[in-house]
Amino acid sequence: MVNISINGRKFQVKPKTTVLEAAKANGYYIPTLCYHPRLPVAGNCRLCLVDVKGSWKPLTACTTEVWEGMEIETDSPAVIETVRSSLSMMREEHPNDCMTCESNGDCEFQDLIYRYQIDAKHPVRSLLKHKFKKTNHSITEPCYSPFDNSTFSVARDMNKCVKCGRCIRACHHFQNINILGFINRAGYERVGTPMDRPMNFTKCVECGQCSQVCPVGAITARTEVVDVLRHLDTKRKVVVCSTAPAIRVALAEEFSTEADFDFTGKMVAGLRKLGFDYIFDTNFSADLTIMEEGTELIDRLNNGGKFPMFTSCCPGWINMVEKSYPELSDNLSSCKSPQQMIGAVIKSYFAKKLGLSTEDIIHVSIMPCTAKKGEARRPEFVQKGKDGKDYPDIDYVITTRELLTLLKLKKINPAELPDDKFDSPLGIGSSAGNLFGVTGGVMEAAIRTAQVITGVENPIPLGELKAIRGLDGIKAANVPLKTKDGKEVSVRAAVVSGGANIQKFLEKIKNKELEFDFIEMMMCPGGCINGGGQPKSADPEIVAKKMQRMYTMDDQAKLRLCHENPEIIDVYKNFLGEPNSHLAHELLHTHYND
Ligand code: HC1
Ligand code: SF4
Repeated sequence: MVNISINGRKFQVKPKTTVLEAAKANGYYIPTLCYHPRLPVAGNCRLCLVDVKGSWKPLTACTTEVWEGMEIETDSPAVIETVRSSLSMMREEHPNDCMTCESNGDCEFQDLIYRYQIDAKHPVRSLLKHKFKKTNHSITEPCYSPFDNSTFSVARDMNKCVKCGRCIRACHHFQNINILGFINRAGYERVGTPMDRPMNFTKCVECGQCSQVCPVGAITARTEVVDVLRHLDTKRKVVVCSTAPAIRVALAEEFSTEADFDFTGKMVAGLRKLGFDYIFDTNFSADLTIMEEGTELIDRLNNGGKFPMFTSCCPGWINMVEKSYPELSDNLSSCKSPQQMIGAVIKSYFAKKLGLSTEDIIHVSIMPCTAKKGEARRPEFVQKGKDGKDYPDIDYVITTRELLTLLKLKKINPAELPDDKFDSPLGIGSSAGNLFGVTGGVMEAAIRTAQVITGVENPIPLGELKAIRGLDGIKAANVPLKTKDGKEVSVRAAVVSGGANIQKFLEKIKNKELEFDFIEMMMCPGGCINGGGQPKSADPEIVAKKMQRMYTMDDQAKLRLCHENPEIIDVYKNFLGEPNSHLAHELLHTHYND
């Protein structure tokens, strides 16, 4: 152990600990902006300065490791003055539009400005005031637009950028897509895209990981909160919503105590209070996906088809195939994602039940993912209204962060409400469907159902698929299934999450170093629990905690198999016929571009 002191108090910490880690672990506050616990350290914001006895200048706490006898001061006048000067300069370059900013109230820069009381009228800037002048990009670069609304999923307002570089590191470290980088030099440095193109014209997959780590409102989900509020407030149409598996665990982490490990009832209660007329569960359509995708896999095994077969529920992955691996288009399952399946079923089956037409219903999909916004806007995901015009299956997609904004605006704390239930039909989902929210969950759900349906003699016991559980980026298992002539075949299953892992894995598939039959792909590391639309968190363990919550929900559930869902049995009996029927194909399947 290493002996150090912080502000006069003595501590022992492990060797190699950074000053920031040591301070945080012992309850000291050090300001940070570029630091993020899940990203590699950059040390470029210069806010985490500390004075160290014997050092002629303040040191950055995030990059400096402790040494024996180190005497640290976090609040010396020089440190405070330097931090205030840096913040003051940043504030002068920052637009004062907090009141309409997507990140208002959830902004690390706003918190710092408040904490250090940086007054716009009385800037501090005493140390460095002659060195910097305000930049005006439009003079040097007439084509540059700081606003980028070119995708339906992610919006950029680079006026608000504080140049911390977290987005750049997220896009590189998690996804290896490298859309964002520092461009220009000498005071004109800013975050831009290759050739400064709008995001839609790059290989961006719209995963939103950059928006999840942005400390301000420079990169956000492209918000639809105001539109949803208008429909909830005016009630001119029937306003329904459906909620993805990963929403309930995210809200649980935001609101609940350990005791409320399953927050589903409270989430539904909160949505009811927001004013939704009907609340449905995307877990229902995750179960439906398994029926359709499982049948498709077994059909490819029995009758020949393109292998490996890839899952198609993650829109970030679909974007990646379309933009970077078009040759794999035919390997994708033809199933729409659960979001789009429930959208199609609500605007047909459910609308019919209520005697309504497509255009009479506003469907809001609540997702942990920004790319789902783009998926919902695909021109093929529409149905004809009474007037012969096309209407989208999903009208709006809001992220978990946007849902939190809605709850805050309406002053609703779901944790304080009594549990409520989803509406029925389309409100029952199995815990296997719920597992879709974690990496490996789609595969686990599919294996459970496919083994039962094909009549494997010794199916893998529930919860025993350890090889495809956990947060590893690439996982694999051999799964016994039966073909129609009773032969037991071993299906080679793989599960990959995170863009960087996907690229590594596909390289090995291409070189024939690896061979698989069925592959689950999720663009965000860990799956949807870590989607780009999830609440921002400084907890390095947040993804593992959400994953564990999902597994516990599965352990304690009564309905653990997709094909045993009574509403699934009903929808086939009374509406779709059977999996992969003509109507099922029309409503639940699609084809992606190559
Ligand atoms: Fe997902 Fe899915 S699991 S893609 O991660 O297949 O976003 O939660 O809703 O559609 O069900 C996301 C989550 C989600 C779909 C399902
Ligand atoms: Fe990179 Fe994803 Fe952000 Fe696009 S949305 S820039 S791929 S992190």
